[in-house]
Amino acid sequence: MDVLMPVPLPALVRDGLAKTFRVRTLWDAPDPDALLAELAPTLRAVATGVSILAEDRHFPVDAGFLARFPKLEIVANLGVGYDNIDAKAAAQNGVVVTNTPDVLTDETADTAMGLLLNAVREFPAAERWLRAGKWLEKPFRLTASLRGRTMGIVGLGRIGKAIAARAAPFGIKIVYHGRRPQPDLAYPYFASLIDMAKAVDILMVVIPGGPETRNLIDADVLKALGPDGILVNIARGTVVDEPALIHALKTGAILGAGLDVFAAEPKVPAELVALDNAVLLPHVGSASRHTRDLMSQLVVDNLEAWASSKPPLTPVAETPWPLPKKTA
Ligand code: 8YV
Repeated sequence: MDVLMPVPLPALVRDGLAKTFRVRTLWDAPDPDALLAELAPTLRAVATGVSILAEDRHFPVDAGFLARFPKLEIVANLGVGYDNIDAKAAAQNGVVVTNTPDVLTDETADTAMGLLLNAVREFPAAERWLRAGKWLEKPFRLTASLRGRTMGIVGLGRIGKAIAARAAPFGIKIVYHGRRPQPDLAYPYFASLIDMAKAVDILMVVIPGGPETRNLIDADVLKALGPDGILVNIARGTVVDEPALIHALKTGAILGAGLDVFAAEPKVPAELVALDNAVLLPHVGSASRHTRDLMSQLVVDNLEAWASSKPPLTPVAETPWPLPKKTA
């Protein structure tokens, strides 16, 4: 059976799938359009992920794509976020979408804490200071501190909770904002994002990307966060209004930012790169060998389970298993 791989995925995924499937890679196909045309009438499975290629090579699995593949049954995504896939359209087409939750929770929460510490204490700038030989002239400047801070988590899901569990021993107070309160949790809930931003001095963004959260963190939210505020984003670049963030960092409307994700990855605005109060990482939240191997194996396991008529292991909320049978 064929599985289409539109974007490059780790060798573990390719080699793992090759035991059961014929892996058809699109990005290096001599004639990608011809490959899609060949597969369109019969293709049942896709393995994809957030592309590591340049923006013009991103491959959204959208309604148009789904309409082109009438026999499609499963799209397995490498990554917990699946804003590269229109999961609602998939549900309407009887296509199950799987992602890679849980296995990356701890790694991503570690990254969030690393970004927070680096942004507040300016460790990257301090390191640049040392490497440039400036320590010989004078000590590095005193920085802000984590002491006495309150963190507002935007999206208290699995990763948000793992961040909260790490932040608590640092003495950081935790509050959260999301679509609804979680009554089993002791953390105070804010129904209004602006009200929460006013009440905290760390805003931790862990909410899924996609049209519903586009530019959720805008100029007003950043203003509410205030001049001592630190923004950390490990979710998706699209959740933050990037020009508004650059303006807030430049004018001191907020103190600093720690960013693992950007609006048009892998392109990062030169203005952001030039700012000393922004700590910037190239989307490495889950990017340890250990965790990426677990994620890769989960993609393979989802597709293999489905291929042997078992339930996929980690279907996303929009496409719970079993899906209604396709009529066409
Ligand atoms: C990416 C991520 O999936 O899981 C997510 O949502 O953002 C990352 O782990 C990673 O870039 C793999 O392509």
